[in-house]
Amino acid sequence: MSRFCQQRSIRTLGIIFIASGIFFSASAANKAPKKQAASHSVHFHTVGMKNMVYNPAKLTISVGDTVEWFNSDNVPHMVNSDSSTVFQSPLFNPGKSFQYVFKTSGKFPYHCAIHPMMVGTITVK
Ligand SMILES: [Cu+2]
Repeated sequence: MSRFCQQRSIRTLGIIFIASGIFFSASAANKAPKKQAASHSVHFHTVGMKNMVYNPAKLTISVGDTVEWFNSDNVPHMVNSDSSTVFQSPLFNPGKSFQYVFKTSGKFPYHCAIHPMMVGTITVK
């Protein structure tokens, strides 16, 4: 490699370095307000299902929030509101989930229809 070539490639590397620095700082600046907006507008809660328990078993949320029950157990489960008119999931397998949007306030106790010892309560304020 000639001396000229070496100098040129060092200069090119410098330009790439500076350009990527600008790119990263620009994307970091864009990310900050987006993240704040997301945490403010997305009301999404996850309840785990493992070892025959809902975790957390008691959860307090706001009207309009979504709750997702995620089955990470090794057997299928259900999510059945004690009051049959609220939410009733189908039987769903490990690795699958069920979601429900709570549109009214109140206390919503629920259970798994095939494992009656699995119980939980969603409180909507
Ligand atoms: Cu179950």
